[in-house]
Amino acid sequence: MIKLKILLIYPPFPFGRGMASIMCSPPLALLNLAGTVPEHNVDILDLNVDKSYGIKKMEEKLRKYDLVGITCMSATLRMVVNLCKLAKKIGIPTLVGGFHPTLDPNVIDKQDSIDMIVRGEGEITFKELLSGKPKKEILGLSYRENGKVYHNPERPFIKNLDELPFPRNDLVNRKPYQYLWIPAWNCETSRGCTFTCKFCCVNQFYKRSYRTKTPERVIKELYQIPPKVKLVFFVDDNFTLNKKRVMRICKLLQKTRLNKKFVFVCQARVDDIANNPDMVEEMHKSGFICFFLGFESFKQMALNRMNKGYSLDKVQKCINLCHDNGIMVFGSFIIGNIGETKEETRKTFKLMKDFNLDFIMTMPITPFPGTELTAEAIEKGWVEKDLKWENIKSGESKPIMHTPDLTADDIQELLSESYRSFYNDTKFLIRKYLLKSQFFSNPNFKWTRKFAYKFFKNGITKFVMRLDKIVDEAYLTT
Ligand code: B12
Ligand code: SF4
Repeated sequence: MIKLKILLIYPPFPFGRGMASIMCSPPLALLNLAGTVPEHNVDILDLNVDKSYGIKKMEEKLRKYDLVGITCMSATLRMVVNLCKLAKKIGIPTLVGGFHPTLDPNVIDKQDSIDMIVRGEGEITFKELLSGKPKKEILGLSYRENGKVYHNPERPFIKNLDELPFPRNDLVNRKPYQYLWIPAWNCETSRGCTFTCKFCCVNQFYKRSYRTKTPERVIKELYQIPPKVKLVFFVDDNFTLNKKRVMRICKLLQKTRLNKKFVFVCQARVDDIANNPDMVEEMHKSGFICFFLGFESFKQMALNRMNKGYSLDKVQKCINLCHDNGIMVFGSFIIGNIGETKEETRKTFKLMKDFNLDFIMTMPITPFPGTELTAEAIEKGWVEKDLKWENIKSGESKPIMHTPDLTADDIQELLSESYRSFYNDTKFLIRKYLLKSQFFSNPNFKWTRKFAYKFFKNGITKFVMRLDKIVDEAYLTT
C-alpha cells in the first residue's frame, strides 16, 4: 500500500474576525475523517486559526500533498472553489465534502476544479477512496474521469455510530479553540433529526433519520478531549430527541465526575425542554450550562408556515425551567420567516427581552440547497432560480432572498436592528445582569462565577462591540 500525504482544509469563516473572535471551534468533520485512515499521513489546516496564508504560501503548502480534501458549507463554496483552482493549477487532485456538495451534487458538473465530491457521511467513502478501491465502486462518490462526471449511487447511513474511529484531536493545536474565551471542544453524540422544519438542511442531509452513539461511547469520547478544555459543545442538532439516552448520559457524566471537569452546551428544541422538567434538572446536575434553542420567531403563524412544530405557549415555560436550573438560554431566530411583517418581527425583538433570553443570534432566511423552503422560494419567485452560491462573497450573511412581506433590504435592516435592540439596550442589560440578575440570586448560577473573570477581563462591552462588528462585517462585505 502506498502511504499518501493528504491535506484536509477547513476554509475560513466568511464573516471574518468578528464572529471568529467570539467563537472558534475545532474542525470535527476533518478530525473524524483523519481518524479513519491512520495508515496515511494526514495534516489539517484550519484557515480560521491560521490566517497567514496568501496565494503563494498556499501554493507552496499544497505542493507537498498527494490530495487535498476540503469541507464545504454553502457560505464557503466560493472560497472552496478558489482553493480547488489553486490546487489544480499545480496538479493536486481535489476532493470536497460536507453539506453543500451533498445537497447540491451538481456543483461538480459546474466547477471543473473539483475532481471528486463525497456525498453524505464521509468516513467510509473517504477510507475506501484512499484504499485504492476503483472509484466506480465507491458508494456516495461523485467524480470526474476523462472530462465526464459520474455520480455513483448513494451510500446508506452508517448503522452503528459506535463503530466510528475516534476523532484525531491530536492533529490540531488546542489553544485557539474557544467559545466566549473559554477553552472549548466539540463532540458529536448523534446524527440527524426527525422533524420537518422547512428551512433546515439537517433533515434533508440525514433524510429525517436519527442515529445515536451509546452513552458509554460518548463518555469514552469525552475522555479523549485535550487537556485544559473547559467547555464541550455537543454539536448534535437535536441532543435531547431521545430523553432516555440523555438521562443515561447524565448519569454517566455524574458517575465519572466529568461534570466537574467540563461544562456542557447543546442544541435542543423548545418543546422538548418545556415538556421535560426532570430531564432539565438532571442536565443541570450533569454540568449543562447553556442550551442553544432555535426559537426562530415569536409569531405562531410564522412558526406554522415554517413547519417548526412547537407552540408558543411552551416558550416561557422553557425559559423559566432553564433559568430555575441555572442554564442559560441562547436563542436563535430567523429574520424573514414566511408570513412575518416588519412590525411583527419587531414584536419578536421586544419579546426576546420580555422573555429574558440570555443571548440571541439572528440569521437571515436563506435558501440553502435541497430544503423545502428553497423549492417554495424558487416556485414563488422569492429567489433567483439559478442562484450561484459560488458568486456569493459574504456567504448567506447578506440576505439573498426576499419574502412576500419583506425585501432583502428590509431583512438586512432588521438583522442589524435585532442585535442593537438586544445588546445595546442599556436599561435591559442593567436590569438583567445587575438588578434582577439570576446570576447573583439563584445558587444554580454559581457556576458563572468561575468564568466571570475571563468574561469581564475581555469585557462585556467588548463583547457587545464585537457583536456589532459581526453585524457590520456581515452586511458591509460584498
Ligand atoms: C458545529 C457547527 C458550526 C460551528 C463550526 C464547526 C466547525 N469548526 O466545524 C460554528 C458554530 C462555528 C458554525 C458556524 C456556521 N454554521 Co454551522 N454547523 C455546525 C453543526 C451544528 C455541526 C457541524 C459538525 O461538526 N458536525 C459533525 C461532523 C462530523 O459532521 P459534518 O460536518 O457534516 O461532516 C461529515 C460530512 O458532512 C462529511 N464531510 C464534511 N466535510 C468533508 C470534507 C471532506 C474532504 C470529505 C471527504 C467529507 C466531508 O464527512 C463528515 C463525517 O461524516 C452543523 C449541523 C450538522 N449537523 O452538521 C451546522 C451547519 C453545518 N452550519 C451551518 C451554517 C449555515 C453555519 C453558518 C453559516 C451560520 C451562521 N450564520 O453563522 C456559520 C458558517 C461557518 C463557516 N465556517 O463558514 C449549516 C450549513 C448549511 C449549508 N448548506 O451550508 C448547518 C448544516 C446547520 C443547519 N442546520 O443549517 N457551525
Ligand atoms: S428541529 Fe432543528 S435540526 Fe430538527 S429539523 Fe427543525 S431546525 Fe432542523
